Amino acid sequence: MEFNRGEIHTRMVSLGLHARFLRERTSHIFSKSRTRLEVSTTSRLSDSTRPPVLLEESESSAGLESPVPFDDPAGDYTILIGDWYLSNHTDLKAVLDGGRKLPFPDGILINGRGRNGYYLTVEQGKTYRLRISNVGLQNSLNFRIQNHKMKLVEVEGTHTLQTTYSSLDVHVGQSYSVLFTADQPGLDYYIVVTSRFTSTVLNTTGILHYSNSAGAVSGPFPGGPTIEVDWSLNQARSIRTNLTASGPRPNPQGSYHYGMINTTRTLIVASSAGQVNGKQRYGVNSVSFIAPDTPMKIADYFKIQGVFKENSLADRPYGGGLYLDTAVLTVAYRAYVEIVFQNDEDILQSWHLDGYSFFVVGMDGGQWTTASRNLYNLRDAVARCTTQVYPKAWTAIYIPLDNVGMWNLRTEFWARQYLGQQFYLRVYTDSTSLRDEYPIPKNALLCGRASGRRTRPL
Ligand SMILES: [Cu+2]
Repeated sequence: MEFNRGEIHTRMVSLGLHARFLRERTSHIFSKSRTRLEVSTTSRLSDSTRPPVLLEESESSAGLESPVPFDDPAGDYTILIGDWYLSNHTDLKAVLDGGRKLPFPDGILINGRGRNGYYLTVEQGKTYRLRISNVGLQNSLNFRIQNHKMKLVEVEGTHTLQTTYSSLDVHVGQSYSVLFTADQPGLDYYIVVTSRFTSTVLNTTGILHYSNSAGAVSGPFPGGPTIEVDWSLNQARSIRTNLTASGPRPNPQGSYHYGMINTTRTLIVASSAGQVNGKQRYGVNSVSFIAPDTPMKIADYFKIQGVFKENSLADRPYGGGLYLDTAVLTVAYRAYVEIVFQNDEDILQSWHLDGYSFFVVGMDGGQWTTASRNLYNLRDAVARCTTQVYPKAWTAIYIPLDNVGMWNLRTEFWARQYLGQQFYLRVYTDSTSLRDEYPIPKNALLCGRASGRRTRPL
């Protein structure tokens, strides 16, 4: 339960749902059920006493969406791209358990297929939506379609300014929707995915096939950016919220004014790599996370002591050596928090926060200082759930902590999160009102030191 990733988010995005949307509508404890969601028929802000109603996922968005700011596409396709190893995942895990780093991946897949294995047929003149997610283990990927432009329309649940790109950088764990029109001569074209910021550039291709195609692809695929950081940073800064469109969910209160609210707390989060007891580990502000024997949300619910230590993580890096701990940072419910991801390492990082979407207010090279706030976009930054941090650079986010719970903040790099680059934000209130958090599900799995406890009678 503590180490879920990828799949459910992809599914939520492909359903037009989103963590933020779920937050407004669903049970806050254990809200990641894959088949059914507890959905209140009204906002929890306006109705705290009505019991949750069970709906199928597909129904849960019906009637609640804001208008979509583009015409219905002729087709809507999910494109899952990611780096790939020929080794079995159990072998990769054994490498990490043995205290070593992962090797370089063997290739890239598109929807599980190798070179030219993914095939998308389109009709000339029609417009299609692609929902692209990077589901790989570490590498940032550049996505492009030969001779076709892509219009960005959505990022992790936020409708964006509809900017046109010839290629798009997708970092691990991130999702984008683009529209493209089959406006080229009737032929086949390469769909191209290449690795970013790697000295050896991995690549793969799929096929965009026009139904009236007069010929197969041939020759080299079009090139794209490889190690250029500025290109990627400039593209990231160009991704803005479409302020006249709202999102695919009703506008959360105040989110248009995110830049005018004073933050109440600043956390500076710095990753590091090192050895602990002769084994490779990764950490945040000197703590390398180790999972407890009992799920932390369950421990918190039953007030079981000794599972985690409250406030066992420093607010900012202090230069100490890496050590192992079950790191939890308690933050007051409804606090408005600024988190700065400071990356002093020479690789790109990708960070994800469960339970929230956050405003990516700024990113730039070097060390963050309070003067860096002058660079923030306080007007139309995009709200999303996964952000990149460039090498030797920082990224700053704002989050209204209006979702009670125990939420994982982690690197999206599989090896790094497995070896400790993560912690939990405990968004806490002593209120027991259903207005603030729905009750524990009856069928919650009680394990570890919670074995034998009861959830609730009904
Ligand atoms: Cu999440």
